[in-house]
Amino acid sequence: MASGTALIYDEEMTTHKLLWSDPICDIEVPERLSSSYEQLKCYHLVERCVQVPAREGSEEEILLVHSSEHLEVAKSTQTMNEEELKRVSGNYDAFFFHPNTYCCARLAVGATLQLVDAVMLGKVCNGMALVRPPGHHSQKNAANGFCLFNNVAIAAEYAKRKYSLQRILIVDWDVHHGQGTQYIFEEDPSVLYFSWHRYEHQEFWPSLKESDYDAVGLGRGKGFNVNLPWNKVGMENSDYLAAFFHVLLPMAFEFDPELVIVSSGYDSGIGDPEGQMNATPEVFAHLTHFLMQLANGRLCVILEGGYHLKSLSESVCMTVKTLLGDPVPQITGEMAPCLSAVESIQNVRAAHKPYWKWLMYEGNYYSISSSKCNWQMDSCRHSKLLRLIPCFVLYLGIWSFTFVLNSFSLLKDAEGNDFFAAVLGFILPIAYSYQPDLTVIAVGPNRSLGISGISLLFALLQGLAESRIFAVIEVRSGAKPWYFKVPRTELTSSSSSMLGMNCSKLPSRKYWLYLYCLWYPAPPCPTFVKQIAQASFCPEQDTDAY
Ligand code: X5A
Ligand code: ZN
Repeated sequence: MASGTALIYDEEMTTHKLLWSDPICDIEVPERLSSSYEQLKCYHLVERCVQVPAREGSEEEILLVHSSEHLEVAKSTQTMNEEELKRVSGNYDAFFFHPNTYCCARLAVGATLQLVDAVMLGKVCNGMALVRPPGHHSQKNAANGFCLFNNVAIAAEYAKRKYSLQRILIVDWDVHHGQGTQYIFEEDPSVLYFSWHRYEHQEFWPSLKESDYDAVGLGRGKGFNVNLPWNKVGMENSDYLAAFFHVLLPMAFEFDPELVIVSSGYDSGIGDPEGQMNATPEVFAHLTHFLMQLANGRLCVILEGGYHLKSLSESVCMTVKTLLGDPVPQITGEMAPCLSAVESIQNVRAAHKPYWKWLMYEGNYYSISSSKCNWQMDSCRHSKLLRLIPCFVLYLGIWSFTFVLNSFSLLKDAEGNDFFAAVLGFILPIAYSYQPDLTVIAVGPNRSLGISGISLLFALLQGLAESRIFAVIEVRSGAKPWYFKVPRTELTSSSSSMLGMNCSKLPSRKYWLYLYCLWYPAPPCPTFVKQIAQASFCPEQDTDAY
């Protein structure tokens, strides 16, 4: 598999700027790009990335998504004076032209395509492009919301054609609805578009009916457009994580994309004047980490919005650091999503129920007043229960796994494939609300999960406990030893973390293979670990269950 992270940045894209006064557009400043890049340098992240040059996107590439009329208008602004630029800009909702805007927008398209090529050709595993102007509001025939050409939409169309891709996932975590991207792909089942956005029951810009959860796509594209409207400001880390656990990730794993592109706006982060949300930069590390588990890691992150320079640049750094494979920082704070978020999540799930297998057993539309019990309360209750033990312990023996599933009434889909439902809808929310200092995973020999399932579970849990995961994998004596991929961390890159030990002293005739033991930054004392292993995973009374 490819390795390395591409970073694409070209100072030229800082020349696009507002030449007159306009209180709506004056937040989209060149410093958004330069300060993000400076911060990346400051954290020594630039030197760890593969520098890929930007290029100008060709007219042909722009026409993959836009009309020739739109292209010609944009082109014609290169030679205009300020008065003419102001007049043309006035034809659009929230856009400004500068004589170099056309050039910058072509570079933004080209930079995005360079990243797609680098990832698709296996030159790197993933990467980020810092571009201006942004793209996701831009439509076939119109500039809109600071966007001239739809960089991400062009990239998806380009990747579909050039690499014959059949499934591309676009994750739009910008705080605005990328209505441009929605319009471009709403009839296209090969592009799954997910967007969360500040909506406030249609009060917030762009105030469209079609930004609501019931816009699920059209014709053959039904089920492939996913809108999660935030009807309140002040959404936090827990709300974003809940959206990933209960909407985006299960859908994304079922969709099984060949490439993931992020419309990466950081105006959904804390301090942003547009979003008014409260998610901290660390949450973007987690979101990035989750998306890295899809499409064999082929992940292209393209900058969209983000107007609080400090919040923006810290969040960009969190994203790039995670793409590079660094351990994900711990998330602190209350982990239960707010009721308004729960309502939006339930509504989008209900709207998508006809199109997705994992939602087959979903109930009806949700209203807070009529709910007796929901998983939010469940997770609070169980997290208190779990605090009785000092770390988050997960046992994957066939019996107890089934017991856990049954006891919380999680249903299997038609193929009995309850893995994603269990991990995403249950294990991860509980684990995140518990905020462990250590994760212990025990895997029994009769497990129904394959090695890839276990690897994925490991990877998904790596955002917890600063990546301290301890796994005890039981194998029958005489069984062939087996291995699975260890996700890279700072520790694995500097020293070995694979321990193969035959622990015949443990109270079982079968032996335990301590296959995987990863401590970061420092291991707890070995007796403690042994006690956990013995207390939690060797219940003598039901050894037959293994
Ligand atoms: C890319 C982006 C926001 C436009 C807001 C207009 N655009 N009020 O974040
Ligand atoms: Zn935005």
